[in-house]
Amino acid sequence: MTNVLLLGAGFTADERARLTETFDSVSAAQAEDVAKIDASTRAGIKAVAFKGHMPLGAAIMDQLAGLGVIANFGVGYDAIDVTAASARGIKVTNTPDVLNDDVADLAVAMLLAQSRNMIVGDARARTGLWAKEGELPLNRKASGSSVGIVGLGRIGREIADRLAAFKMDIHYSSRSEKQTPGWTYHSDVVSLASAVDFLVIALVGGAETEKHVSAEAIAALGPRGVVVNISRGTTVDEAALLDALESGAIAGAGLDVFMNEPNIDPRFAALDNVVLQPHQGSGTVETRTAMAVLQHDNIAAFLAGQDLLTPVN
Ligand code: 8YV
Repeated sequence: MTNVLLLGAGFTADERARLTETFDSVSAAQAEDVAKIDASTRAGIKAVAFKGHMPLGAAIMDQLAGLGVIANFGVGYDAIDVTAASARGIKVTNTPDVLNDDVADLAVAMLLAQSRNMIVGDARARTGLWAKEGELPLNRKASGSSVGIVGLGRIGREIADRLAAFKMDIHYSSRSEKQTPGWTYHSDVVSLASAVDFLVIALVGGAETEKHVSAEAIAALGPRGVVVNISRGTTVDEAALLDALESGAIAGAGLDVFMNEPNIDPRFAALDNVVLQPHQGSGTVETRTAMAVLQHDNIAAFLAGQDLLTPVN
């Protein structure tokens, strides 16, 4: 009997095959497709394998009377209404840790690409502009500068460890001070931003971190400041960020996450002081495979009545 629903449009063929080869499953690309599944199949669904960032709330849960687990493909589960799930006795799982390295690597890559003007440099080498106009205008030393990590969770710590190897002075803000000898704790993000050159956002998403990096924090970063965001577009006041990038109130940004993905604000495309990535922080073959395995194994554990591997609620 069909007991697993693959929900989301973004599953790759391999990710889909891993699930469909083990489980008797049905698919819905969009939220509105759930209602199109016939009622008796819907009633048999015990697990949702979820991929993507569309809101998954009470309206979908209430169409699946037998649902017991939502297994998210990703560490961030801000798209899922966990309160609504818990109220219905539905478990939620995610895919923590397996993606920490890749997301931290991309944060460092964007920080270096922005400060060393690598996107503009690539175009100069590629288009013949180098022969016409000569060397790239001098850019900005990254090693030995100061960085502020907003949110020193598992990914934030991986970023800080990497940047410490770049001889950077490490500052951070988080809910509480951590055991981090030599690193400087700030209890608020404005104080953090005013102390550093680079501000790297590694917060969780969701309502509680919305616009945590505020217009005031962006202003405090100042004209040499660079924002790097690998968390969620919601964690920064994006309108204030765009204004600051356009006016030169800050120096630049490296961004993997945005509001309204994938239809990002066209103002970003007009800027030459930003490095933009299409939310690909965890997007390596190795890590996406590990995420797919973890999602699969959480569902298998649930259906077998065993403990979940990485429960959220
Ligand atoms: C996405 C992510 O899950 O793990 C997260 O929180 O944002 C990503 O890894 C991935 O892009 C699939 O949607």
